[in-house]
Amino acid sequence: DAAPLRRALISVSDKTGLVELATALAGRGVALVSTGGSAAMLREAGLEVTDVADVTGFPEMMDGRVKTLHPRVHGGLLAVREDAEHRSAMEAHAIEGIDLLVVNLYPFEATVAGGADYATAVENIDIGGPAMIRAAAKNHDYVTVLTDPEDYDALLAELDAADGATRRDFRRRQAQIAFARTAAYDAAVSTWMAGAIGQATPRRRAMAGTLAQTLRYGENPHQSASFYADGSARPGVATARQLQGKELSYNNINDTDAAFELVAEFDPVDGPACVIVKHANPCGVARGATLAEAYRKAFDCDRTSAYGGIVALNGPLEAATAEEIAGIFTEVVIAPGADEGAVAAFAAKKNLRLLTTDSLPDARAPGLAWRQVAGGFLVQERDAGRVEPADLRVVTQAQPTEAQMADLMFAWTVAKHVKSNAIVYARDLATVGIGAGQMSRVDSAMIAARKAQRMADALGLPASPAQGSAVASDAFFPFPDGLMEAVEAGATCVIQPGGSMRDDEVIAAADAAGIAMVFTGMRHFRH
Ligand code: 93A
Repeated sequence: DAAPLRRALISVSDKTGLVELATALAGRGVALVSTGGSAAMLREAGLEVTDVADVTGFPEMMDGRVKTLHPRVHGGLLAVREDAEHRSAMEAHAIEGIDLLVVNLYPFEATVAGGADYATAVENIDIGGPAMIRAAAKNHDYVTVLTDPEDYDALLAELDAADGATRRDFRRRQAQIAFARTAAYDAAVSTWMAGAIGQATPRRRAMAGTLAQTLRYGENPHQSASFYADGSARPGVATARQLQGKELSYNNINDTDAAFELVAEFDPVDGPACVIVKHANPCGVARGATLAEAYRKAFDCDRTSAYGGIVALNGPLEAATAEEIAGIFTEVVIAPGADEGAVAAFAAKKNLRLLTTDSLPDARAPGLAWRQVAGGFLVQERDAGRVEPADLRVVTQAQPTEAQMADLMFAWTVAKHVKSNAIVYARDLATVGIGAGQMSRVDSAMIAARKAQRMADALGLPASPAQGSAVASDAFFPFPDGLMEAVEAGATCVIQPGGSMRDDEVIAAADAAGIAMVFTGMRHFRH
């Protein structure tokens, strides 16, 4: 199954490692054929190269749109070497076999990530490269294909091990990588186009990404894992810059995403906000007069859980806040920017990862969310739904005060980002008890109330901060029992979607308790 390597076609945009590879190949007697820029670079390095134009008998034309799209190239890649008919076609049309294809594509993803205009993006859609890659990958019985400079050393090692040839296993592996590359490339083009033509949530989408990072392991150490960037320009954990700290783990990335997406709900024009996440759920969320105050309030909600947490801020991090955060063990901090003082405050914390983005994500931006199930995946629009005060309907005799209304809206926003069933108690624009991910809403309400009592114990408060709080439920109360749990904990106003068959009973229970209740008409399941 060894395939000898006599002739290589090289056509690369990313010229990393090109000269080293070509020099090694030439040293092994491999004849080199190459396209414009690649050929020029090889010649400059003193290597002997045949221009692809001399192979095809056509100049590279139309701004390079047509350079390798020719039977002398594709026949050389696709011919089945021991097939008599294929061989006679090669002879009749002066087609020489190509045994190695080294191609990497026009940098489409980087071009659109850099904010290129429509025409520039289109011009960066590589046609000839993917055509060659797919041809070579299909014909991997005879042809070796390399699409990533990272694999150049592996090829040279393979040639050393197999007497100047490549073995079938190696060619199959490279073919598999090649098809992954062309699939991801076309998915990137389609994804960009969907955005560019205003089809943010199209019905037909391909999911793919480019490998951003091979992770040490997945959710658990026995699971391998990697991190892909989907090429969208959405600010977030996939595009953030890591200013310091050790490598992010799989769970860090997941939790950081949850934290940043929630904090982005709080528009900086309304003031600073902070979110602390543990295991993909917020364990403390607060708004404050300053970022430091918001952090302190978020931390106070559940000091136990905040240990080893992920902190997200809705404004650029400065020294005062950074110093407070550095005071306890924190895994990751993400913010839209960080000043020098903040960076200095973290410098001694080798394990703390600091991530920054240019801006906050737009919480209302449309987009798609994917989830894998056995044998398939689910796609939905991301939950960009938002309730405004004008959408609320007061359904009780008691009307919420202005301060209660602010806490209700705050609790509701947090509940949207808590795994269902979600119950969130809030007071003075800070969470004081969060119940997440329970199979029954009553249990979530009980857990949230218990958390509030723990907060009182930890801070030495005279009473549970759930006393006089606003409570949010991510979906309707199907029975009055969940509501009564909140009333017992001391909540004095409630926000929930409404829409239960027993809304009347639930409203009657709220009236009997003398509390105010508002319906949003929108629910926020999060599973
Ligand atoms: O414009 S193309 O789609 N038309 C082609 O025929 C073609 N052949 C190779 N782009 C084409 N390529 C691409 O050119 C390769 O995929 C590679 O990325 C690039 C290398 O060009 P150069 O060697 O001139 O730098």
